[in-house]
Amino acid sequence: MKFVASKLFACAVVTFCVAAAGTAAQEAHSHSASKPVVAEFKNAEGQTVGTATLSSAEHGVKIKLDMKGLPAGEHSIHIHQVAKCEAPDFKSAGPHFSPAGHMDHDHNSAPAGDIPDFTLIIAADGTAHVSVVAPNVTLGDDASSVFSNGGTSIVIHAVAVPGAAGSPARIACAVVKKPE
Ligand SMILES: [Cu+2]
Repeated sequence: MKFVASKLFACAVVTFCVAAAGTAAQEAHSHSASKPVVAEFKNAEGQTVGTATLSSAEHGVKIKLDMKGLPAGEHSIHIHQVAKCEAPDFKSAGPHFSPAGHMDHDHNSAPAGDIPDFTLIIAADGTAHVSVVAPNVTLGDDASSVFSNGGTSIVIHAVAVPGAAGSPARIACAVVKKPE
């Protein structure tokens, strides 16, 4: 009798665990299937100069850029640490987004906010319509999320300087915050 009782108990525990795992899986799924988030770019004069539409990609976050009224040519673009875009210099956006602990694992890795091998090219009419994937960030609840610590910002620089840590002038900035 004692054997049967313990086996029944084991069955009950297994059933409970399976049910709990199922619930957790569902929650994780609903987080990853988030809706696109739109961030609005402002220039130094406070005018709207385009939007970034962020959505989950298989590896990272897809950023769809629809720009207007920007100077023609090549511009660096990064995700910066602080969700604050104060004109005219946008220094409020802080350095490139680098989640706490990220650099401890790999000192050679670039900040998560970098978008490798990408330069924003603005056409002669001041517009650009292009999509790019930022591979080292997420739209989730983890430390690499663009929503972590109250959000981040996307900054467009005056010129394209590969590898420069945000030193060229900042000409446009968009706050990225988790939708309510
Ligand atoms: Cu930058």
